[in-house]
Amino acid sequence: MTPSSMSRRARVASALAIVTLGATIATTIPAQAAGSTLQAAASESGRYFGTAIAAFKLNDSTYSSIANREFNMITAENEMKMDATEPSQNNFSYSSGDQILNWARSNGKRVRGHALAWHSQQPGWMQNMSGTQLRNAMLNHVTQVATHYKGKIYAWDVVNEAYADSGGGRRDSNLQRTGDDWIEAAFRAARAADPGAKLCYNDYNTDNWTWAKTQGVYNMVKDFKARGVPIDCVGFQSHFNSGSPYPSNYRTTLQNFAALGVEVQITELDIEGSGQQQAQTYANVVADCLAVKACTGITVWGVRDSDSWRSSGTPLLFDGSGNKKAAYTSTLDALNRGGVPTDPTTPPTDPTTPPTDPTTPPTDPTTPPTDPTTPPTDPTGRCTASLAIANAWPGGYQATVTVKAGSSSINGWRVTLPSGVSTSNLWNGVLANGVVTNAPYNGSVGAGQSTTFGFVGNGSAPSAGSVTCA
Ligand code: 9MR
Repeated sequence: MTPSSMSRRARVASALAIVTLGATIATTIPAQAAGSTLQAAASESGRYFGTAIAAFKLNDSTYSSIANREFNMITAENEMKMDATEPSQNNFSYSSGDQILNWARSNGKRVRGHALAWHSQQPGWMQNMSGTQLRNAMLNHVTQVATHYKGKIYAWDVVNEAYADSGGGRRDSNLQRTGDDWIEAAFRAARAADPGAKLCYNDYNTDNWTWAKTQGVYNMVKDFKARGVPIDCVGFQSHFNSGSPYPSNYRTTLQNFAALGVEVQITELDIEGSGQQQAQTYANVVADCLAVKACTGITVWGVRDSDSWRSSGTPLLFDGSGNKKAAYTSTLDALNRGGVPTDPTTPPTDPTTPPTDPTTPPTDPTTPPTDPTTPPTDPTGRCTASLAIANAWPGGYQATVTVKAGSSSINGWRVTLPSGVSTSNLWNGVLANGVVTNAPYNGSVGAGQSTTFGFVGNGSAPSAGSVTCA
């Protein structure tokens, strides 16, 4: 279908729809007409448009009304992860996950399950396990959770982020150390538990076709298809920012994976930036998905900029007050154009051609954002530090600690975490015995300047406020 015939068709269809509706229901509100929301516009080509939802925000009416109006596929941002659903071994907790699932289903929406097996956000009891014990615990987790949600999940992220950031091989993790076949074992367990759910492998930095990580995942999926391992889809998180920008060969990547016989889904889209540049990138991503038949839907990772895990990068479609941004309009328009790119690009390369220059992605886009909160200044001290809770979910939380130099610059810092904090996932610092020291690259802080580190904690969050810095 040519671009012009698509748009003519769309115009004729909407004109007909308006005439028909006008004749029968005189009070129909035009804003509810097909194509006037993201979900309606995506539905025109049989696709979904989704968002991540945090259970604790559902009683915020601005949040839930935007979510209900615009999106028809829902992912629990944290509530179906391993730490949330199995806080102690064999003791499953589904209340927050169910809250999201029930909200979605009662509003006629489908649900993507996220995520059954992952090296991160493991419950504390699992983090210290290894070998056969861990393998069995992981398979039990996959089986139990997929069984609990059986028949209610459109697609599961069965395994999340199992590839290393560089080199094209697997990421080292306790799960990986149980043996290379842990991923296929997880997929088989998920299929047995819920044969109706599509089973996806989900990762980040797999957007650029030339990157080694993309190739690593591609080769795994190809191998799984060849050997009959039950895999139905590949999720591209697509967290884009200046360090990990939207690649011009994104469509090629989607096409090449699709050619393996899997669905491709954009699962956690956010694009840092603002204005027309951000709007154009969103339109490009939508056009790329719509150009690939097997790209069945797009999920953005949150509703408003203020809901984002990277809120300072304003990467979403609604501003903090819930107003539609330029990126919203460009996304809606691109969906309504039915896959015609705004900016005609070069046709994608032959999917059978291997990439010529496998390089390593520059940064890890999943590094959590810095926290803009400024700690209190103590002109007499060498440094001050304050802890903020960026996010919390049943069984865990994400904290950010801002370390600020006093009236003189510092060269190296030590922050004592509040007692009772338990984490195995800390970035921008080095943890030993409850004390975090600077990473090699962020020890020097100028007078009055600050740096941050963060971590994912187990259990309930400590209170925010000052922590000891030396
Ligand atoms: O958005 C999620 C944030 O609230 C959590 O603190 C964080 C903890 O790991 O996970 C975020 O979601 C991640 C997703 O589950 C997997 N891909 C990367 C996402 C952003 O970090």
